[in-house]
Amino acid sequence: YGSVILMGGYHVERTFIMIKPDGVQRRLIGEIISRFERKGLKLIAAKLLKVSEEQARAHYAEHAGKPFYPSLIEFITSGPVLAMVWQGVDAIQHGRALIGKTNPLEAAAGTIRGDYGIHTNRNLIHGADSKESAEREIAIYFAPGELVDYELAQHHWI
Ligand code: IDP
Repeated sequence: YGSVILMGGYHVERTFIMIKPDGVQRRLIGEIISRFERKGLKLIAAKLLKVSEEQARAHYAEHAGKPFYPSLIEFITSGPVLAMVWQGVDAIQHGRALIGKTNPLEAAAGTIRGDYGIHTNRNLIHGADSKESAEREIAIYFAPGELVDYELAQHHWI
C-alpha cells in the first residue's frame, strides 16, 4: 500500500528522450543515461537507430518552414541516435530539467546541455515538452509492444 500513499496525487508519465547524433558520436550515451537513472526515472524502452527522413519530418513537423529546419533534418538523420522512453512521476518536466534550455549558452551548468553543449545546432539531446508531444513522438519511434512494463526494486523509495 506504500505506493498508493507515495504516488497519490502525482502524475506518473512517460516521456520521449533522444540522444542526438552528436551525443552518440561524442560517446556521451552512458553519461546521459546515468543522469536519468540517478534522478529516479525508469527506462522502459531504448533503441539505437538511424532516423529516416520520414521520421525526422514527423518529429519536427512544428518547425517546418523555419530557417533552421533543413539543417535540423539533415543533422538528425546524419548518424545513429538513441531513442528512449523514460517513465516516472512528472517524467516530462524532470526530463526537460535534466536536459536544460535549447541554447546551451542559456542552459544552466549541471544540465546536460549546460555541461556538454556549445551551440544550439549541436545540443546533444531531445526531450518531449508536453504529454501530447511525448505520446506523438513515442509513436514515431516505437511500436506499443516495445514499451516494457516492469517494477524496479527501488520503486517505493523514489
Ligand atoms: P528543444 O529541443 O529544446 O525542445 P525546439 O524549439 O523544439 O527545442 O527545437 C528543436 C531543435 O531544433 C533544437 O533542439 C535545436 O537543435 C534546433 N533549433 C531550435 N531553434 C533553433 C534555432 O533558432 N537555430 C538553430 N537550431 C534551432
